[in-house]
Amino acid sequence: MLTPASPKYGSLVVIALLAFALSIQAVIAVEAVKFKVHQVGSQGIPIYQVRIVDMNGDGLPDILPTIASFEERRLSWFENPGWQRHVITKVAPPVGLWTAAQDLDGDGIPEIALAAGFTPFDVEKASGELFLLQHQGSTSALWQERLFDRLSMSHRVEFIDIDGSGDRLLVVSPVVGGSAESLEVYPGTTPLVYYTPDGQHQGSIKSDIVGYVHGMTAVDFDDLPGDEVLTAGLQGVWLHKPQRKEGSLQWTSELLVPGFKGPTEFDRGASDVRVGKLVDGRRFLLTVEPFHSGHAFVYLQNGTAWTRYQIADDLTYIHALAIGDLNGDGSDEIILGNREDVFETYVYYATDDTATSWRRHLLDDTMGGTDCNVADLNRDERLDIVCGGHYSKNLRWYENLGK
Ligand SMILES: [Ca+2]
Ligand SMILES: [Ca+2]
Ligand SMILES: [Ca+2]
Ligand SMILES: [Ca+2]
Repeated sequence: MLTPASPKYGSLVVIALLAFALSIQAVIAVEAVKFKVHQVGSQGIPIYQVRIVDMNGDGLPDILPTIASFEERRLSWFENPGWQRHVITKVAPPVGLWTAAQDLDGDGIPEIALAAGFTPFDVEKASGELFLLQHQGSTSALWQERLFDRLSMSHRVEFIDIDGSGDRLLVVSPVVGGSAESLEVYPGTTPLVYYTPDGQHQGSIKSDIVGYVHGMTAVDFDDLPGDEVLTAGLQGVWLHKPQRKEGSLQWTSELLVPGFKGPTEFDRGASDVRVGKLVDGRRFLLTVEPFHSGHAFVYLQNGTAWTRYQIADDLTYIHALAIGDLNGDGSDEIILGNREDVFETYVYYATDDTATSWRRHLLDDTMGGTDCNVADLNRDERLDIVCGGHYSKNLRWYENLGK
């Protein structure tokens, strides 16, 4: 029998203390960053997207949110640092859903592409207006808006740079095809198309994607200069690569991961995707699987294969997902927002260098993060977070105060 005085017991105590010390060290290694919450604009506006972009060329990143509302037909931006609101267009169709921003003419002010006319509960009436917006001398007065196409259920737009030379395209991704009766149960094909930056239709990137495509992100994914496009949907995560060959543009598409495999043919795939990096040079995919679910996964690259680790299983409706090195250690952290049911937004830290398990810290329990992004808003060299909530109806930035 062991007694407190026995040497064997003593060695067990030493081992226990050592294990405790190591676990403390592990906790310290992933010590969370502290954030100060700042409201932007007034509470009560249903925010769908938060684009962070310098709208007036003063070097400070501003916030360009979209408002998912049938009543609110304006598009505004909020000026850093006082967050004054500037209305730049009063688009005719309801629900200006998603923007892309890129300075195309080199005057220091971005041109804006806007996908509008989104009616998810009535696909037949989804007008899918696509606009280009350009300032007319003052970035705080109304901008000129030009309708360049209609593509039903247009949901995501992104500018990409094909080869790093500034040769750009605008990619448009509807969430389903125009014949769909619902988003979740749709067996038809969904278009993925591209335009010149001034809105001339160029062609299809992939014409046989089956089912919903909920997420699209533009990212330099390979070792060559220029951007690729990742889409997330019923079939999983696709990588789409553009390449100019003898004057014409060709696209190749590769399925990276199939995502969730549920019991039914529609209980499949990935709702959205982002790409992160670790300090040792490995990349990872962050996904939410399947459509509008509460489950998030990290995929670590293993040669040409991807190994999947679940990092969140107790949320209900993850919509915001973002990535950035918040604590400056060279590895990216993850931000996830639960849009509905419970309004919660979290930051996840890898618990060790393997990045196979992640620990979460609450960022805001009144933010139903529908979209979040990171940027250094106050230029103190710490990445800050911006989140908007569709149902929590708020727009906030979270000032990174360090550890
Ligand atoms: Ca600015
Ligand atoms: Ca411009
Ligand atoms: Ca980090
Ligand atoms: Ca900062």
